[in-house]
Amino acid sequence: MATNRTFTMIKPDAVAENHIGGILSMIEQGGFRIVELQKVNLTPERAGEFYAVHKERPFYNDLVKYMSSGPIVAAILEKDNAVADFRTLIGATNPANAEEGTIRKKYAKSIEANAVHGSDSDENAQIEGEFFFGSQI
Ligand code: 3AN
Repeated sequence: MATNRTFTMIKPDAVAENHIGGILSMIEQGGFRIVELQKVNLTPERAGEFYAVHKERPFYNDLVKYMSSGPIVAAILEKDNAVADFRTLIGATNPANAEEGTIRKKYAKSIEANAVHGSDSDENAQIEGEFFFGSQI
C-alpha cells in the first residue's frame, strides 16, 4: 500500500471564513503536492458515513451536523511519509494543544470546528480518498 499519500478535508468553518487559500498554501509550503481537489457539500448521510467510526462517540451527531453545514474541500496529497508528516502539519485535534506553526493553531476555532481533517493511517487514507475520488491512493 502506498505510504506517500494522505487525504484531507478543509472543514465548513474554514471554508466559510475564506481560508481555503491560506490552508492550501500551508499545505504546499509544507512540501505536499495536491493530487486531487474537490469542493463539495456533504449531506448528513454522507457525513455520517464518513465518520461512521465515531458513531458511538457522544459528539457524533453534532459532528455530522457540523460537517454537513456547508461546503468542504476534499483533497489527496502526496509527499514522502505523507500521513505522519501531515498530522504534524495540522497539529493536535484540540487547537488549544496545537503547536505554533500548525494549521489548526492558525485556523481552528474549537475541538469540533478544527479547520482540517487528516487521515490517521495509510489504510484510512486509502478508504477516505476512495470515498471522494474513487481508487486514487
Ligand atoms: P482527528 O481529526 O485529529 O483525527 P478524531 O479522528 O479523533 O481527530 O476526531 C474526528 C473529528 O471529530 C475531529 N476532527 C473533530 O472535528 C471531532 N471531535 C473529536 N473529538 C471531539 C470532541 N471531544 N468533541 C467534539 N468534537 C470532537
